[in-house]
Amino acid sequence: MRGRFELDLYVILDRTASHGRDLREILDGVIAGGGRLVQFREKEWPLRRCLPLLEDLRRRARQAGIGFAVNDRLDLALAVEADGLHLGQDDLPASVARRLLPPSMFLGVSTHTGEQARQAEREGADYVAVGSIFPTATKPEFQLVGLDLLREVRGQIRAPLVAIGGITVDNAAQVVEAGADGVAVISAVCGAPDPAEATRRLLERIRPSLTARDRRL
Ligand code: TZP
Ligand code: MG
Repeated sequence: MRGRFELDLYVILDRTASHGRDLREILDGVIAGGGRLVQFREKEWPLRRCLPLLEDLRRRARQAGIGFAVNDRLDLALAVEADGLHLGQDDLPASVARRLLPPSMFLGVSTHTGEQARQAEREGADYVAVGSIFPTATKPEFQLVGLDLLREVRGQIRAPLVAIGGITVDNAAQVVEAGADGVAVISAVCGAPDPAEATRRLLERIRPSLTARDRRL
């Protein structure tokens, strides 16, 4: 464990969920609301189009002293000296990414079965994301795994667990009680009318249930 970033709320900055607002505005809201870990997720834009925005977001996150990860792209994560990289099951295998990343960068992996979660840990993931926990409009095709997979995996791996998919202020505490060390959200913050307020309210729900644990990246 690198120990620099607290894993409670993990806000994924996704342009398509942000109702036309600039991701800089969303990030500023997350920071104002007390968020301490974010991820840049862009599924459509080519690399060259992402880079100026990504550099700007990275600069703002660094200034605020919060953790900053990049989704999917190891090259982009390295290019902006991100704190971490997040990979899915169709991306570079975790074992390959781990070898290419500097030891100071954390690696997270999305998983949808117990076997994938165990493999991610074996291959060097610093946290394992499990989802989709609840139905979500952000990724409707995503496999719904429910709280059951979270409970199952909790007993099998030591790496911190991040729950993702359909998590809102109303169900966030339930997810932590089922074993998540952190909660990742897209629409609950990027789609909220006031991202700062949404961040604050999510943290209010998540933190009290996490007090007994200390999971850092
Ligand atoms: N992985 C599993 S579900 C999901 C991802 C990226 C989408 C999460 O988005 P939301 O809006 O927080 O449900
Ligand atoms: Mg991916």
